[in-house]
Amino acid sequence: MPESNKHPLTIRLCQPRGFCAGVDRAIQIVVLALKKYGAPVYVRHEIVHNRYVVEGLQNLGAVFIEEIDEIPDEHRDCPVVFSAHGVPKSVPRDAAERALFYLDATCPLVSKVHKQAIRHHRLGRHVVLVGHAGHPEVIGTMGQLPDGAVSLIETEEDVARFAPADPAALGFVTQTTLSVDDTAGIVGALQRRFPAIQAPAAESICYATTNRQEAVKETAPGADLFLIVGAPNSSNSRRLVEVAERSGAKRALLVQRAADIAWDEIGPIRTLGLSAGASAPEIIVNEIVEAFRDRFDVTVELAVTATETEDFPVMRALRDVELTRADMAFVNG
Ligand code: 10E
Ligand code: SF4
Repeated sequence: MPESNKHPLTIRLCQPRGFCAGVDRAIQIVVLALKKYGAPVYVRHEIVHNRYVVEGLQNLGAVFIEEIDEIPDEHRDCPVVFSAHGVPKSVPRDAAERALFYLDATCPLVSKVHKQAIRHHRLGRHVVLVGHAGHPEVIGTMGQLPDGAVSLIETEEDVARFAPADPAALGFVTQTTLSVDDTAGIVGALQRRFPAIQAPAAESICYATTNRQEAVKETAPGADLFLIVGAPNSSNSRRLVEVAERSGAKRALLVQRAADIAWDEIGPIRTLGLSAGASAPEIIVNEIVEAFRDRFDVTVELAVTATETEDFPVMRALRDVELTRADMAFVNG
């Protein structure tokens, strides 16, 4: 189709979007470990919830496992990296018992939530964790404390059913990637039912989650379609789809790659919202914009709602290895 025959399409591109400082650090840790120690580098769980990132690291020599007992004895000297989502205390303990060499890529903001949960426990409080059952971050946070010390709350209905032994001795923390609005509702319900419940010293939902949800909220009203780049197992990406739907986008979808877009089902659109979850690489955002340019006469409007300057350094053991732009090109383009 000649350029002039294409229908006009405005893409509202959210900023901030995509990689947060914790994801960037975790990927760097795997890349640097491969450079320093050579392949294989084992990674416990997807380093971040994105297949493209995982496959890119596999191509460099990373081997993904779910549990550290999958590491064969003859590879005990190879490094094993723990994913950005955090691990229960039993994981580094087991690794130390087997004399494995581990590098913990848990995001510092997840570690901060762990510390807050431990603090509540030390002060004699039963810990209420607001989060999604089965998510690795939730498993990691619950695993900071002995069995029975933490109760998981997923919904306001759970709050109504919750019957703690001592309602006067409670403290809460949350998963870092929750819906800001839903969590405010759940925490409000907890505070109404248990007025003595103690909040964490610092907000558990992280800056990246908050900023990405805010950007989508601002951009969604009137959008004919909103696409969030991200994986189905990415909690923060799925929350962005919900935010887009609730904030006035006519439709919102999660997409992993441009090839996943069902073009014949898109219908007539004039305004597209576009953002990416914290684990989704910019190279895929670019791929999707280009796929729309092939079919529409595209104007990109950048919707800037916040400026992020967070940058989390890697651990000391890897700081002597140089990280070049080329090393991260597989995700940043
Ligand atoms: O499923 P999540 O959103 O928790 O993880 P992700 O890998 O998609 O994004 C990074 C977020 C982390 C590591 C949790 N704080
Ligand atoms: Fe850290 Fe937040 Fe990114 Fe999770 S989403 S890795 S808590 S910065």
